[in-house]
Amino acid sequence: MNIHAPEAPSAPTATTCPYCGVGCGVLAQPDRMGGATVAGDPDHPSNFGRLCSKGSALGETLSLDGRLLHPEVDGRRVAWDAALDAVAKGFRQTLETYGPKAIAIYLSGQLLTEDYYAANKLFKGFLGSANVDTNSRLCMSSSVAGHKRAFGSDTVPGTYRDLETADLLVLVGSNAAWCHPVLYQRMLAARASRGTRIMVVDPRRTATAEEADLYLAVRGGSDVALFSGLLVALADSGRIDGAFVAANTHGFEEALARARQIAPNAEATARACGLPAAEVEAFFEAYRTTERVVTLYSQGVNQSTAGVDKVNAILNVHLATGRIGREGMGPFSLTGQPNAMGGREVGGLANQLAAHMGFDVESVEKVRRFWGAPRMARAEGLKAVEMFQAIARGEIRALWVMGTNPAASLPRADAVARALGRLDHFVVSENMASTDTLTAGAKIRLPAAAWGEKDGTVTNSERRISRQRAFLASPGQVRPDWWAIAQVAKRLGHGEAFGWRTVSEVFREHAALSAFENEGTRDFDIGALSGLDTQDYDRLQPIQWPARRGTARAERRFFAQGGFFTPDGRARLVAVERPSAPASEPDLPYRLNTGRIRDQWHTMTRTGKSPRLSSHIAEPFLEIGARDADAERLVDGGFARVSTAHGDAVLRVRVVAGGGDKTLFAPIHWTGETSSNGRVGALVHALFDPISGQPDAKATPARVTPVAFARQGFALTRGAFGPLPDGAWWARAAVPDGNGLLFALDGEPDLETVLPDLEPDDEIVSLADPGRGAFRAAVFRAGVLQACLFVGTDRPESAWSFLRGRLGQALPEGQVRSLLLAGRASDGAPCGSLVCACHGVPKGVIEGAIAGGAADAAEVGAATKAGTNCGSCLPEIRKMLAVARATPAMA
Ligand SMILES: Nc1nc2c(c(=O)[nH]1)N[C@H]1C(S)=C(S)[C@@H](COP(=O)(O)OP(=O)(O)OC[C@H]3O[C@@H](n4cnc5c(=O)[nH]c(N)nc54)[C@H](O)[C@@H]3O)O[C@H]1N2
Ligand SMILES: Nc1nc2c(c(=O)[nH]1)N[C@H]1C(S)=C(S)[C@@H](COP(=O)(O)OP(=O)(O)OC[C@H]3O[C@@H](n4cnc5c(=O)[nH]c(N)nc54)[C@H](O)[C@@H]3O)O[C@H]1N2
Ligand code: SF4
Ligand SMILES: [Mo]
Repeated sequence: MNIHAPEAPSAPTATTCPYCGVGCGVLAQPDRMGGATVAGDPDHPSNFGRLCSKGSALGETLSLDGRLLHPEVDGRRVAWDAALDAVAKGFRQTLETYGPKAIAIYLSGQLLTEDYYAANKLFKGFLGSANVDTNSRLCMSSSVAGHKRAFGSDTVPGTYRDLETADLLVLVGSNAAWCHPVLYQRMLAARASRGTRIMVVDPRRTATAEEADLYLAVRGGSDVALFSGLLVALADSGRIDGAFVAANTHGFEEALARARQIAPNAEATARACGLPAAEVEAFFEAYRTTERVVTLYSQGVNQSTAGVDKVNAILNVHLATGRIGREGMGPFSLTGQPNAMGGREVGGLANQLAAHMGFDVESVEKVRRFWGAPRMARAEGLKAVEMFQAIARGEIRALWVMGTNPAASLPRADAVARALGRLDHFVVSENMASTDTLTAGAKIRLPAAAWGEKDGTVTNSERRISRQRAFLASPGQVRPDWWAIAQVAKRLGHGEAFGWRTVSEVFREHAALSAFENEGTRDFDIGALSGLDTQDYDRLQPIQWPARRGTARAERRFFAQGGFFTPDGRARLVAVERPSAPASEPDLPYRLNTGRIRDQWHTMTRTGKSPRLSSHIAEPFLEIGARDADAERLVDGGFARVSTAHGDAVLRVRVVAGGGDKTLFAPIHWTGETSSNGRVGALVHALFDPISGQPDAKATPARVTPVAFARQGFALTRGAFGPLPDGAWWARAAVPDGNGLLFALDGEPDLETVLPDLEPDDEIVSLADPGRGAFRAAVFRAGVLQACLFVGTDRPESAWSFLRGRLGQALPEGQVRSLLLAGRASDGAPCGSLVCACHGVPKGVIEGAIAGGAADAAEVGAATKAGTNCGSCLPEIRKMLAVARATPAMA
């Protein structure tokens, strides 16, 4: 394994987790081997010491394997100077020949605020192009647009504390148990201590839904109807806060009238949502009788052609009842990425300018003066989907991609990859040396400093700014992204405006812009931080905005007394559109929903390195309900091809209870780097919300057919893998001390081809049973397991879960032989996928503890340690307990 140059051991560095928008504080302690151990920061107000499985495994993701460490131009390693010259030259030429509409930059909610600020300033202020968009378009833009329509600003009014002081938490289109795990643990703790009720609205029975007090399995896309029905129910039962509505809002009557058209009563709502009327009644009753309610929402709301209306249907309810900005109540948009909020603050979206200002004449002028900008963009640029369509048409000819993997994560990802190949000038700033986007033809590759190597700030879901701090030496030639931007700016003649020497100077400028001629007119104001010197910045403690200069920082929430950022200070209730029924497509009868799994992060460039995290779910899969699976002749553990109008994928089938609703679910994480046929983004249609431009990634029309392979198996090696026969299906999985490959195929894999690193002295123990299609071999070097290849007709789950952790170990001869002979672990070794990634507890051990009498999750924890660290697996443990209770052991 390649590691960072060891640093002298020192005190742990307080930094922030680079994954989800919860924004947990992390204490990183460099070890003596160039890596680091991580622990939750007990003093950080997001997590108070807790981390989820992904955060806990951060130390396993720091190796330099696969990293991009040197700048490259046209496939050749070059010095930074040469690479930056080439970047600048490409943009200058494109600008001169085609003008500012032909250039673009595509950013990421995983960049630090300072990176984002620099990129936005260069393009919008100095190159005259507003074609600055970000993967936040795919993530948060419907919430941004919904907030702006209702509040006049992109404001999240509440705080995490509200989740602990609410009496009712409603999660809409959010699988927080897996996607915001530490925050979800805080919600569960509140439920345990004060009896908070939790309700979940999601077409899919997720881990979050499993634990809800009320789970509404709504028909996909019907949220507007549900919240319209709710508004009507609240109005009809006298629960409207007339004083708040009269003093602080506009549009209530129109919004209510529209809601009545959409969902006049509970029965109509139930029909529109495909729910039993009694459940809808119970849901309405909970809102009627509970003052302290927080409605949390995420991608089931945002990623929809009606995403903005879904957001406003939710905001309408909170505005109409005055349940906003007060303790324990309010709407709460859960942000996905660690710096989704920071990106919005700097104006990283094509329809924002900077510091929560838009493209109105006055704001453009204000920002121009502040920046001293020679070439301001004066109108909105293209939003992500349209930006890549313009690339496909050859209208945008120069593109810089920074911190995101659009060839995997945009809808119609295969078409996106093809479009990228057409660019004249294509620059990618990356941590990794190979991604689907780099492979799509990036001519200039800039090595970016990664988490642990870079410094800056991020803002979490509750508007809290935290520092990310470096604790590792910068490997190779990597540099922070803001630096690369500034260097290019200098080469384009703007050295003075981009003359920052440290990242803290960038931050100060950003903070000063937020306060510039603000005087309370804009929600985002961190003027109090514009005077930080470098030392203060280094020591900056997590702080929530607003942080206006010269005011006491008492106010933590927005809008309890109105004070909205519209011209008249009043919020708008929005008359939402009537949801349109999806057109039926006889050839494509299913709806493909896509999303996340507990232990992987997006395209797996970091989490994919962790053996712990790959032990939970190791392969790309397709989830389908039992009735639909029967109808399509799909079996659990088999394979299916899922096809849409845009592409297809072959995935391992997971049959779950229910079905008949013709829905499918597939995770987004596997790419061309990690799988043969698992690029799910290639299947997704490019429909988007007309206001926000956010694509609908949850409902692509699809069909599904079974796929059969003659053989399946896996390979493990401490070296590298060679190719499998043509047509093979495969997925890579990180394993301790080596590499893992799961596969299925019709031909026969050849030992020496798949495992090219064998040496003459290696001892190969093998077994071939051609009659049963089986071939199994274990390779020992100096007595320790070096590699193995397992091929048979069945799914080799037990052998995989046993052997995946054994590379580099000396195994007793007899154990290996019986394993090869039987094709499965037979010594009673605990098997099954890992449920608890922190303590490495497999399913079998937990089942054993339950069979042995453990009656609840605490007792399972006492017996096995499972679930006692981060708690991310508690929902699964509780589900196993419930299953065991429902099916008493046979006497
Ligand atoms: N483990 C893990 N955690 C992550 C991430 C990760 O990659 N891995 N990514 C982070 C990021 S960037 C994001 S944006 C968040 C996303 O966090 P979430 O939004 O919680 O995650 P998703 O799985 O995308 O989708 C949430 C749910 O929306 C449901 N849904 C689909 N259609 C509808 C609908 O019409 N109505 C309703 N009500 N629900 C619907 C889906 O069934 C799904 O369960 O997670 C963050 N956290
Ligand atoms: N079908 C479907 N598609 C989706 C979604 C869905 O639910 N369904 N969700 C959407 C959402 S919400 C999101 S947020 C996106 C996420 O999609 P992406 O942003 O494309 O996914 P990541 O894997 O996070 O890509 C981040 C890339 O940046 C690199 N990187 C990390 N840190 C840095 C850094 O500091 N500097 C630089 N230069 N590079 C860095 C990583 O190595 C990685 O290659 O996917 C979207 N696409
Ligand atoms: S909940 Fe997990 S992934 Fe999210 S910030 Fe905290 S530790 Fe990181
Ligand atoms: Mo996201």
